[in-house]
Amino acid sequence: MERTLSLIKPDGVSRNLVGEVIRFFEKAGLRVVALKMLRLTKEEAAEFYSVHRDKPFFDSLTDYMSSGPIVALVLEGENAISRCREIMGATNPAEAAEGTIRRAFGLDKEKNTVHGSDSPESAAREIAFFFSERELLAGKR
Ligand code: IDP
Ligand code: MG
Repeated sequence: MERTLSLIKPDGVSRNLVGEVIRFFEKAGLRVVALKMLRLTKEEAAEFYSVHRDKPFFDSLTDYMSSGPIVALVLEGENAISRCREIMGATNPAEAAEGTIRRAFGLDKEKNTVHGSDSPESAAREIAFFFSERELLAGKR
């Protein structure tokens, strides 16, 4: 069993796609074990995406990620990290495979509807960024 962190980004929440996005993960067999809605400050978005701080899109990305509410979820399942990324599709929705979330809903390379951790190290850091031990325990069964 593995856990990963996913976000439904502001374009997904504002277009009323929370349930649709979660449905993609659930129908693929991933289980939601923690979930919350929140709004990041620009500073929090910069901390979350700090690996991208030197990229040309960083300022726009952190503006966008702090522009409205997001939903954070912890997904659990076998190979959850790579499976979540497969279900999301490529970063650029125009290049995302048929049947993926970004192909179905992504607007452009920035407003691509979902985030998913890219490694066990990122997943551990990103889960701890959004959820307390107590919130993670609540989803245990
Ligand atoms: P990922 O979300 O597929 O892992 P990353 O390369 O880690 O992609 O980039 C993080 C986020 O930054 C992307 O999901 C997207 O929102 C944004 N982003 C990435 N590349 C670009 C770009 O070239 N232009 C604008 N935004 C980008
Ligand atoms: Mg990434």
